[in-house]
Amino acid sequence: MKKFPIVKSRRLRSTPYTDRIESQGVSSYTVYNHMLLPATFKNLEADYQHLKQFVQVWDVAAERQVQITGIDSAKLVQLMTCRDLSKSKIGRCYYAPLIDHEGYLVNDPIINKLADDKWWLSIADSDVIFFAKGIAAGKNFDVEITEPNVNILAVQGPLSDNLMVKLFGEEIRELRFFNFKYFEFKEKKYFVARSGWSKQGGFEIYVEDNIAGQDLYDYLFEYGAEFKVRPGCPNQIERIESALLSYGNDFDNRDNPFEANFDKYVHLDSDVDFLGKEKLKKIKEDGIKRKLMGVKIDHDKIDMYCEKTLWDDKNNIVGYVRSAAYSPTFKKVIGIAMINKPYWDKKDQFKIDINEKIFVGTVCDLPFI
Ligand code: THG
Repeated sequence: MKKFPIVKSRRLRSTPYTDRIESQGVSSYTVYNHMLLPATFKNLEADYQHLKQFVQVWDVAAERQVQITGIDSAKLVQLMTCRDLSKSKIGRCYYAPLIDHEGYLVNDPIINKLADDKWWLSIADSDVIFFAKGIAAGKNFDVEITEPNVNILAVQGPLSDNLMVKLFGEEIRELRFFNFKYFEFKEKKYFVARSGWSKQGGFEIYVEDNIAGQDLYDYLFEYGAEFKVRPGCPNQIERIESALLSYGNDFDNRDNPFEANFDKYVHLDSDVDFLGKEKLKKIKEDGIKRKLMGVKIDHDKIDMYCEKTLWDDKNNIVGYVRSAAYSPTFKKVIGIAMINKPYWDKKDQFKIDINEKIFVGTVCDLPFI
């Protein structure tokens, strides 16, 4: 696949950390929520190996916050997601699929509950703010919906705790997965969650002040030198192995939450009110005919910019690969694919065309690791 430089503009937003990652050698970007999201530094495999051994600091400012405040904020947030938030607690993060009135997926944010009347939806790549404003207007809700200036720095990798302790103190070790709290560094308080888009452990710092964030960025590298800290970013190999799903890649607004394996976040028996609830009940009753699964392909390279079709030996469609990368761990191409029901039992090989050559592969369960 030919590579092109990207033209920056106001529409394709930079982050407070862009100058820093560029001086540190970011080598490619993707676009996420109309913002620059780094995609590689050294190269995908070198970044992957480093992430699994040490600690990285990521500019994930593109994970934007949709802030919803006001008397009706809890009602609005609940209307948007099929996950029951009636018992949600302040200081917790909730991974929650957003669903439209037809039962289709809109986004899969982490919902942070800051107060009973203050929520941050830490969104994936779709314009949730317009969806939220549309519902609020239609329902006459008393809410305020904004995109605050919050720019996340993620600290990811097995040595994350060691580095974070040097800045924020020993108590940060006690922070539990998908909880957040404010921690102090050099007389400033930072919203820190134990979360992040890797399965290597780590934290996310929701920075609310650009200057403080840039200082913090520099300190993370100064204090992290002994842990071999490097700049990094969500890594396509690691996230596929871990089955961390990507809206727009693995699933989108044509898929329902059961097809995307979100069953445990679909609470149809609760009495909470959310869009698409009746549609989802019907979909569940009828049963789904396709779902996301893993695939392994006997090849060492794949470029993904559209779905790739998988065929059986009689040329029936097995499904479509939606994300894939070469995994140095499996020594194969691995991918996340929408697989038709007759092929869920994982017994047959499929065929796939990669650059006009035919390769074979098999269906497997997610996650890979
Ligand atoms: N962090 C923050 N915002 C984000 C992401 C993030 N917004 C965009 C995107 N990532 C949203 N998507 C996901 C997908 C998976 C997870 C988090 C955000 C995730 N999943 C765990 C899993 O699947 O094992 C845990 C889920 C759970 O415990 O419920 O972490 O990364 N701030």
